[in-house]
Amino acid sequence: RYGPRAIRAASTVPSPPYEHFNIETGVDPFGVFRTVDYGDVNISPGDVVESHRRMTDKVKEVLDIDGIPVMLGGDHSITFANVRAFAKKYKNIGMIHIDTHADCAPQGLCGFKYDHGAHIRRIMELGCLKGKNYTLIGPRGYWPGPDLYKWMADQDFQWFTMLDVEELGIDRIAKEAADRANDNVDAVYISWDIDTFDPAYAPGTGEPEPNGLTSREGMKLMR
Ligand SMILES: [Mn+2]
Repeated sequence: RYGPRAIRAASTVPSPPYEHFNIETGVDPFGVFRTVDYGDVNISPGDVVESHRRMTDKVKEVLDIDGIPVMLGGDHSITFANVRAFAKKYKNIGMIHIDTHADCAPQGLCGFKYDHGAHIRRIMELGCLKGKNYTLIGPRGYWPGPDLYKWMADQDFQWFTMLDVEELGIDRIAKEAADRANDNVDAVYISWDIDTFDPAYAPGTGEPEPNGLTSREGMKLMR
């Protein structure tokens, strides 16, 4: 509920003597983009389906004026609502999903069709995402089980576990994920679960799991 408020408090736009210019990239993002805080979605507490509908409408408003929407905060089930807005504008969507969990269970973790463990399955049902354009980066731990990884393989999904991150390096994985996501699509959607980071860096998550990404790997991956 208070996630957006906390994110705003932690990400205040620098004011003098600090610069907007980023030292590592040499870029002033506020000089390159016209940036707007478009406010919170008015969710309906206790009604996930209605809340998702309102999210889809709000994201669609940004897409309608050719903006690039960046959605922050909320349960990971919001990805279904957001991608549904993209699917109203774009026919084929590529996806890079950075997460400890594959989130493709037919009925989520707890038997609810729209919970945070089911959004990839719901997106596949929209018909806007082909398996060859999907990559998952960062899975580890104990959920989901082999039956769902078998389903993912059957869809032509690609995934890189944290062991792969260690062995192949984040650069090579980022390139392959970007190549797959951009192969013959109209738009690319990036979905990032905070639990991909090691709990040592980001403990504020419902599903902390050791052996995650370092902050440095995460920054590199996003760039
Ligand atoms: Mn997760």
